[in-house]
Amino acid sequence: MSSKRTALATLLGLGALALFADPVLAQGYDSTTEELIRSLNNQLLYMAIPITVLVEGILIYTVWKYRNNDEPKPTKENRRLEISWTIATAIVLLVVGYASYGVMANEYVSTSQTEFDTQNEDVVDVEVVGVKYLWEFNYEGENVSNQGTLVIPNDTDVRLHVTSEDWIHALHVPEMGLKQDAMPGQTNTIVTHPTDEDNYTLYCAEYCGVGHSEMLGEVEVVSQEEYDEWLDDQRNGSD
Ligand SMILES: [Cu+2]
Repeated sequence: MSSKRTALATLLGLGALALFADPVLAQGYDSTTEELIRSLNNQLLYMAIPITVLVEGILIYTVWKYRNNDEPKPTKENRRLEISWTIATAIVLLVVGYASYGVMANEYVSTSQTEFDTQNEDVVDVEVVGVKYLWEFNYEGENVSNQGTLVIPNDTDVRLHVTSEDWIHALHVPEMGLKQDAMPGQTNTIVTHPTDEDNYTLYCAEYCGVGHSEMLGEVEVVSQEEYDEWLDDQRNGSD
């Protein structure tokens, strides 16, 4: 293959890449966190597939073309080819870095704000406590505590302040794209915004002893009205 053709193929590959890199917003996500993570995963996959096909294609073609070559000659230096693939790699890495940074710096993926703010009515603050072998949920400012089931309103920012009473655990709700370490004496916050009224399983994702596999909980995403009713019921029940 001449260096001109190589350069052309590289350009075509990059063109295809730019097309695929355009964010495709699919529907049916359970939270903004899940949407961000899964969209990035898909974008990276759309970029990786053409590159894989290109590289493997060249490899297979070369093996096939030179299969009867009994006197291989050393490769000659080809500066243009080397510059092309260095630039192409740099562009790919920049696109991947840019797309990843946009997701990883998003407040729904890596939270910087860890303060409880029970004055803010647009945010639900819940303290999540891992205990051998169950999950406790304390609704800040609501005087409500619950075990096993985390009830949260749909279409509202929810801040989970994750900690542990005794041991290292980890909160994990894979369907909502949520994962956070639960450490004794430390609070790690994760923010999300549920977008679908449904029930999800909450797992402990850090091996914590004989009861680890049973350390399950449930996340119930309900409408705002149902959530308010539930809070009232909990308060009246605990009186
Ligand atoms: Cu655990």
